[in-house]
Amino acid sequence: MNKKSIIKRIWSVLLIFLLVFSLVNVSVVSDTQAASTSLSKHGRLSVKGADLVDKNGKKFQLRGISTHGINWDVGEPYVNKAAFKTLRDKWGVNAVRLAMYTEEYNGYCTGGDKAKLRALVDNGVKYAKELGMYAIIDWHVLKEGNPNAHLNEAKDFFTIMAKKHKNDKNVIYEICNEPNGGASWSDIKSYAKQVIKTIRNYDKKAVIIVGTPTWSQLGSDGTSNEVADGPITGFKNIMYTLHFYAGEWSHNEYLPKKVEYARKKKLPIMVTEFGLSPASGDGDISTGNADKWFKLLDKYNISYFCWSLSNKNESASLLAPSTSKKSGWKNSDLSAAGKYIKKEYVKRKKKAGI
Ligand code: IDC
Repeated sequence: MNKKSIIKRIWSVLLIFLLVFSLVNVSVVSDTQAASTSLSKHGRLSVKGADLVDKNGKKFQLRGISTHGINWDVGEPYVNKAAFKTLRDKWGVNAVRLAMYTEEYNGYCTGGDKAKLRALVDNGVKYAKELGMYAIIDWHVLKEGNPNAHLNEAKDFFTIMAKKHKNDKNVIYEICNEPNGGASWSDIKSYAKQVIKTIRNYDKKAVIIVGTPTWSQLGSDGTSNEVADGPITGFKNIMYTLHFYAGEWSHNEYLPKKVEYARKKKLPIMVTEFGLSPASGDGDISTGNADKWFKLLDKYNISYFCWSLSNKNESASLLAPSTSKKSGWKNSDLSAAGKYIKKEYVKRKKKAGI
């Protein structure tokens, strides 16, 4: 072998080495995406005026998906890392909501396996963190109406969670999904102040979201705005919940005006749950109304989480009832709602950059 061909050989070995090295590197990065996830770029979130902002104080919007109840057989299986990764990589999702019912279907306070449910929440937070996504821990008050019904259990639960997750920058606490029935804003406020204090004993910074009267509609009837008129004082990084279902006439009629009012009053709100269906979770979906809602939410950078990641046979479900896949869904595995949401989220991710 002459000198020239030895040099050639060395060069080709070097090139192969470089190629292999960069391929290995790319695959490592694409799994953890350490340099380019929402979490690595935006870090710890906080509340500035009416806005959710990132670590640099810039407005930031979460494009989220909510699980069905993690205590339900139609919710639990989707708390897995591959599912969240599919949502992140194929749907443009940057946050998940872990909905844990307090009462229905072996809820946390009605016979559910507490340790198992907490482990599911912890795992959900961990998967999200590893994937650079945000995660809401949702104390899913519904059937009981008044969150004070389980005040002590809520305090115990959030004490454990706040101790455990105080250094997890991706965690957001949602302390009462949807107060309803007779729960007034002053009942909810009294509950919220105690639970917020409990969380703040350990976690001084994470965003905490407070549910609002009448299934989180910011007031006790169609036109009342008790929350914007009398928010909780004395704490930082607090936001308030607004929920809507695009297939529900009254939600489309009354709630957009409440969003405008809340913005005028500088009330920080987050849509921790919305659906395309009527409020029952089933029936005709309305993508036309959802289009209008997205315009409004985007105008104010309001974060949103769609209900729900499930194949339960109801129209709010994002997966088709026929699919048993727990991740890696193709378009044919999605419901009509799922196809619409995926398309809209991907579009918005492209616009937002990440
Ligand atoms: C619904 C589920 C449904 C379940 C029911 C239990 O979709 O499968 O049987 O809860 O009560 C909400 C609630 C959310 C509801 C959802 C749709 O936060 O728990 O889920 N919804 O009804 N508020 C408005 C609508």
